[in-house]
Amino acid sequence: MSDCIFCKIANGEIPSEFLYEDDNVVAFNDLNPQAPVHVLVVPKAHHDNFVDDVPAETLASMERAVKAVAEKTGVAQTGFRCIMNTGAAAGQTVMHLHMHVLGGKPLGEGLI
Ligand code: IU
Repeated sequence: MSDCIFCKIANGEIPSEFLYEDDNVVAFNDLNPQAPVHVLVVPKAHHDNFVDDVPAETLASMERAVKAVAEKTGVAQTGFRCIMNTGAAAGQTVMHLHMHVLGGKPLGEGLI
């Protein structure tokens, strides 16, 4: 998608520092972090969100990216939360599939 900011970040059109990259996904720090660790895992191919037809290999890459990011940032040891906002009513503001990885502080017991 030509006007999609996450497409531009994921394909290198907007230079960014990646914490993880493979053939299918990248991971980078959120611009407006909500926790000491706040990383976004983003597929290179455009999918609006999780209810799109996301290939199994992309989902597998997202899982690998989460684990790699968690190890790299230390939250694998201290605990972390993964969130995928799906649809505007759920708080999705960037309409390109992404998973938030949050941690580095106590996150509480609630879901939201
Ligand atoms: P949401 O789930 O769609 O609400 O999350 C979008 C996130 O993308 C949000 O946390 C923004 O801070 C973040 N973000 C970013 O990291 N870089 C950008 O250029 C833009 C949004 I636009």
